[in-house]
Amino acid sequence: MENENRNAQKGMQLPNPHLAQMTDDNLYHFGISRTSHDLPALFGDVKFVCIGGSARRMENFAHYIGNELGVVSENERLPNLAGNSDRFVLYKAGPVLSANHGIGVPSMSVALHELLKMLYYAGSRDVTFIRIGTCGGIGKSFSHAMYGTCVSTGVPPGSVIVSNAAVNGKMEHAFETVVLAKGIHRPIIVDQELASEISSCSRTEDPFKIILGKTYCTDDFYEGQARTHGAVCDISEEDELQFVKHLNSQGVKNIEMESAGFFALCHKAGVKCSVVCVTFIDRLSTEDVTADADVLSEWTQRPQVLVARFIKKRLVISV
Ligand code: R2B
Repeated sequence: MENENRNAQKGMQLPNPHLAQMTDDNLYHFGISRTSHDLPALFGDVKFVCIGGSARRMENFAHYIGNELGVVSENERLPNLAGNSDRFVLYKAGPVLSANHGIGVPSMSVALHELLKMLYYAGSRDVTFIRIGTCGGIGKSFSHAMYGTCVSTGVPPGSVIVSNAAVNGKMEHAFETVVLAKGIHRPIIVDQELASEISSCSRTEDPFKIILGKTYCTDDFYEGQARTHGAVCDISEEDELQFVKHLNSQGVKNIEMESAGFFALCHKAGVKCSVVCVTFIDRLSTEDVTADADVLSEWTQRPQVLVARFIKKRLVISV
């Protein structure tokens, strides 16, 4: 059964027949097991799982969304529910879980497998997963003979991109992984309705752009994203520029390292999901993140603000 709506009406069902035979399950990287914790009591009411790379950012998000929903008071500190492990953090604010996933698909997919099972054992229903992340953007005006005189796609740093498509490092709409030493491909399916609903939570007074666009997902921050300042490099600056321009010509608005695996695994598991990221740089201008810490911190809150509006809208809380 590969239908995204499979989990909408009944408790979450996962496409793994082995789980039904297991009397315990150690969600090792969160330090939580099926028998050590009362998962239905702890997580049965969860409706949204928000994940992002950094532990501190996701701790901050938990407090922010908790304040917005009125379930966490201003000075309250939420406990890290994954305190038995130092791999990931996990916070709960009302019906929202907030966890970090580290950098890249391998780390993210470990977190996602365990979060999916946590909610499956908890009997949670109709859960939406959202990755709230950071990324590089592509989209300044530029002129180049190969691509016409002037192309303008306007993605200034600090823009929020809601992915309406994602491609892997080879620019394919498939996530490639290895099982039993063989490469398998899983489709990258993006829920267009959900992406539109989230992006429509923009407001005219927002001091930043919210853009629906295609995301390029890579396995590396340096060579994988055509940067020339990694520890090793076999490409020229001209190769880098041409490649970034090529991505731009293919409609790519941002570059990050998790979306392909996230969309593919959520689709396979039958849960709805979306990816909402803020751009830290314009790759047509630079490859280095140079904005100062205060600016980056303000930009980091932008996808959180958008996602919080979406969650409040879904929960029918006045926004
Ligand atoms: C964006 O930022 C991280 C790399 O710095 C990575 O997790 C990503 O996708």
